[in-house]
Formats: sequence, structure tokens, C-alpha cells
Amino acid sequence: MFYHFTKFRKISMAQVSLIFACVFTLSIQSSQAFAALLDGMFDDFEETLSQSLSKNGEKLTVGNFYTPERSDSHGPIGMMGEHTHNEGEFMFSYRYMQMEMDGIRDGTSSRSPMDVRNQGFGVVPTYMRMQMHMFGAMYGVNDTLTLTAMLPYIRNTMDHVAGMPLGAAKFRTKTEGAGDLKIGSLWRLYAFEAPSIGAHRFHMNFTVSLPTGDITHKGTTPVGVIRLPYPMQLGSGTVDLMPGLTYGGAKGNVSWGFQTLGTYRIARNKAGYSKGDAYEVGAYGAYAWTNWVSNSIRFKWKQWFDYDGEDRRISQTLPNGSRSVFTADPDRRAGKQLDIMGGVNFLLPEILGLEHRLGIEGGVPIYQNLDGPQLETDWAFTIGWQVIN
Ligand SMILES: [Cu+2]
Repeated sequence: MFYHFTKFRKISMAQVSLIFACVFTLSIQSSQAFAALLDGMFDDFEETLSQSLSKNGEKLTVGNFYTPERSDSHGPIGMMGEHTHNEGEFMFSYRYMQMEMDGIRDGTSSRSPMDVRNQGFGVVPTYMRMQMHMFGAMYGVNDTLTLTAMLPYIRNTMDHVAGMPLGAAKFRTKTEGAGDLKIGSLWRLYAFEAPSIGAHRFHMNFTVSLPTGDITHKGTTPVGVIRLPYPMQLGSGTVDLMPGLTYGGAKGNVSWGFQTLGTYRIARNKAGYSKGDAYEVGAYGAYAWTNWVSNSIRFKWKQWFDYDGEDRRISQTLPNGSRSVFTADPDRRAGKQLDIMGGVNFLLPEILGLEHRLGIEGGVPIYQNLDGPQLETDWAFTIGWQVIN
């Protein structure tokens, strides 16, 4: 079945760009009709709710997506596409993200480098650091549709032990460059609010990831200069679809949200594989101490699957194929993970009529189950700056 899809890999970047230009042009033109369609969908729900609210002398407001300027009117900075913009609003953002992976895990238990050597792997990765500079833009086309774009610049570092006895040789590999460009759209679906029930807003996410990140990076290893294993590459090499659904609520000093996002690879890449599909489900709560500072706590469940196919330039340049290092094995990539994260958002004073926001969020996994051996995640954080007109 997958072979039908592999034909898509022959689509060139120019064709992909043309398709998306058309999709977005159509999207913008149909967004008004889409908004009208949604208006009719919740009639019964609205009637029941507004009847019960009117007993308390309250009025139900439907379709108001305008958020007050508050530190927590954006979600935690580690989330993407969790807020929408009103017509004509521009936002530019910069995020720095870092993730540390120290030690090895198989399933839910730790493994020593020696355990991994005894499984037949000659070279054992022991540590990886991912650093990412993420540049983003958002634009409110109208009060239904927000367009987004994100481009990461990535730096990966991985340490390994090898040799006899194990550790007699150590080496580090590095890769650096642009990652995959993500072009997205956020569609406001439905909003309702009343004083006693707070505000509730729903939107749909639809992002397309384009293969701008290099997947052929080489590095120096004890067996020579070779194409580096999968986690060191900077992109997926495929056009990936990322649909999602986001909900945000607020009442008084408290706000909360829910988001689910999927990643579907529609074809194998030119190197002969596709990364695994993935999905995540997350929820957060935030408390605004004042208008300009809020704290948040977030939980995120993520699952991702093994690769389909393989890059022969990765597996076959190694002495025992993919068995010489687990990061080169396309069947040892899957995992699931539950993260807990704490964050802080600041709404800063306006400068030249521009709204400034600063957010910091950091977290650790509280559950990790890897189709290993694989490097395990220890912690990650994001610090970001947002400027809105
Ligand atoms: Cu924004």
C-alpha cells in the first residue's frame, strides 16, 4: 500500500510550492463561507445553554475570539499554534529551544553502554544535545483564518564511546543548519462565553512541513567520513501534514487549554525512508498573578513510530550495517513519552505601539518508553520572544 505513496517523492519543490500557493489562495477565499457554515452547527447547544444562563440573568456571547491583552492570553511558549490572531495582526517570534539526552534506555529501563555493547553494537551513543533557533511569523488574514510560518535553525551534538575495552575510543559528531520550513493555517471554529462559565474558544490547526532541512549531513567517525545516523539529520526529507485541534478557556485569573497535533509523512524521502508518524495530546493550566505575569503547568503525551524504509547510505557504510550503532536502525526509533512542564509568561510594556511578550518553559519526562536502545530525554526548555502589531 505504501508503494503508491512513494510515487509522491518525485514531486519537485517547485511543484509543491505551486500547490500550496493555490491551496492558500483558495483557503483565504473560502474562509468566509466556512465561518458561515460553522455558525449553524451549534444552534441546539447554544439554545440550551443560553436558556440556563438567562435564569441567572446572564447573556451568552457566541463567536467572540478577541482575547484581552494578558500574559496568559498566549499559551506556554513551548506550544505552537495555540492562539489565533485577529484580522490584520502580525506577530514575529523567536524561540531558543534546547533538549538534553543523557544515558540510554530500552523500554522504560536504563541501559549502560556495556549493556548495549553486549547486544552487539560496536559504537554506543551516550549523550545528545539539540539546540534550536526557531523563527516564526503569524498573520491574521481575517477573523477566521491565521497564517503561520516557522523556520528552525538546528545544531546537534552527539557523543559516543567505542573501542576495546569499551570507552578506549570516544568521539563527537556535530551537525548544523536550517531545519524543515513549516507553513500553517489556523481556523477559528467556535467561541462562546458568559460571566459564570468563562470563555471557550476552539480552532483547527493545519500545517505543512516542507523538506528544507538537509538529510545527507556527514561527519567524521572512527570508520571514516560517513553520512550520520538519523537523529543527527536536520529534516524529515518528506512533505509532512500536521493537522490539529486546539481549545482554550479562560475565567477570571485562570486559563487553560488543550491541543492535539498529528504528523503524517505522505511519502518516503529521496534517501529511501520516511520518519515515523507521530501524534501528541497536551493540556495546560495557567494562573495570571497580574495582567503582566502568569505561570503555567502543562502535560504532554507524545507517541511516535518507527521509520518506514531505510537510508542505505547510513546503514551500509557501517561495518555491521545498522547493528553497529542503534541510531542508524530505522526499527529503533519509536517511543512514547509523557512530559510535565512549568512555564512563565510576561506581557511587557508596549514599545512604539508594539506588544512584547517573553515566555520561558522547561520540563522533564515523567514517563518514557523507547523502542530501544535509544538515548533518553532528560530535560528541555524553551525561551521565546513575541512581538505583535
Ligand atoms: Cu501569534
